[in-house]
Amino acid sequence: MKTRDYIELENRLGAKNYKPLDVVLEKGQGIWVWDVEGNRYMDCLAAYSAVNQGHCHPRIIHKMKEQMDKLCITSRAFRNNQLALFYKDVCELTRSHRVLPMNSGAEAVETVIKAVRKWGYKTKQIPEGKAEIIVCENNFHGRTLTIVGFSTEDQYKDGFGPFTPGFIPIPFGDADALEHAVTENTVAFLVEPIQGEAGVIVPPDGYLQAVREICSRRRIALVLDEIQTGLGRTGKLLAEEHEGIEADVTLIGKALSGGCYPVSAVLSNEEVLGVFLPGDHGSTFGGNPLACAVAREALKVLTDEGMIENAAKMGDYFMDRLKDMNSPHVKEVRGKGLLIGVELKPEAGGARPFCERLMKKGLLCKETHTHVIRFAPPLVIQKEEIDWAMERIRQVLIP
Ligand code: IF1
Repeated sequence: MKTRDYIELENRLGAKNYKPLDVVLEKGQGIWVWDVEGNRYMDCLAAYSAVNQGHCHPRIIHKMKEQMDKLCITSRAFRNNQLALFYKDVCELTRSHRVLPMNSGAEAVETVIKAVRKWGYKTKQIPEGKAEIIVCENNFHGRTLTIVGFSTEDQYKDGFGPFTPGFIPIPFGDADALEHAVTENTVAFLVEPIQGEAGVIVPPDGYLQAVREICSRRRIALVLDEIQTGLGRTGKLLAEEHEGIEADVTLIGKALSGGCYPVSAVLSNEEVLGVFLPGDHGSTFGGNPLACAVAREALKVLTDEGMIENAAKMGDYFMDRLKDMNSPHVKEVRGKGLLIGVELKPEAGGARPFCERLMKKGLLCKETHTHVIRFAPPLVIQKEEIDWAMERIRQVLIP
């Protein structure tokens, strides 16, 4: 079968909720992927940061195969050895006190919504049914009904109501707006350290410190969604470290398994996850030994192989080279580490055609909204490979 046959099949049989680039991939290694016709591409999206460690990392794959031969799932009705060890590794690495493992990012977000609500009712005597969670405009936290219900993007909600109440949106990057939005019923502030889907929006310096201070003073839980920004992507293990703060609860997912398996986790201080009692929450697959073994190895690989430092260094280099290009199409280059957005001027005609041209030159990336090209390669990318990418990017960005 050729590329067009796969595309025809997929278009005929699949739900139409995606508009992927017309490349059909079958193999990957590190930053490179190959299509069904054997063409090679540099992956500058890294599955939206799920594959920070690079495709099919040998150590992660090896550990996964080893664990599969031993034990895959027990359910949480019984204990498993990998779960306890996963807790230990992840708590040591992130200085967390309690962990709740789930599968997808959206599930981690749903989990934290339940946890902070219960925590608020228990500790703040909020009247039943009145808990409020403050969120940001242009947020992206996933696709479940509760989550899309507090999206401010019309398309994400259109036709899907009614929604879960109790969410108050405020502008992103504006700490004063948080101060003003807090009421006696507020339980938490949920925010991405950098808004990914919104177009790689970096908040002003000092924003996280300011919201940390407000949350502490007003006794509300600061919840950082680091599902995309975490695990090295921005040049630190967690993006919160850029401002030297600690969230009360941090959500991680995506690269927690190196892209080999769906694994997410809620990392919490003692208090917030401390409110759950047996029966309050769960998941058949959450915390299974295969997921835990894979996640432990994916975290070790990230630190052992210096990927976080590499992301910081290569991110600066990537961004500098993009800025030096001085393309007349480009309005702004922004980001942190290897999470980079290139916003095109409106008259450039949208980011999608640029991504299609880059694909033809062997570089895969994706537009976000209309005018932003996102570059987020695996964190193992090297200088020469960025130079290779820059040649192609230059060919499409310089008329
Ligand atoms: C898709 C975007 C990225 C996330 C943050 C939670 C989740 C995500 C900050 C949910 C997921 C996704 C989902 C994926 C595309 C991707 C994406 F463009 F849609 F916004 F990365 F930027 N919090 N992000 O970014 O995690 O349940 O998907 O595991 O195709 O929808 P999930």
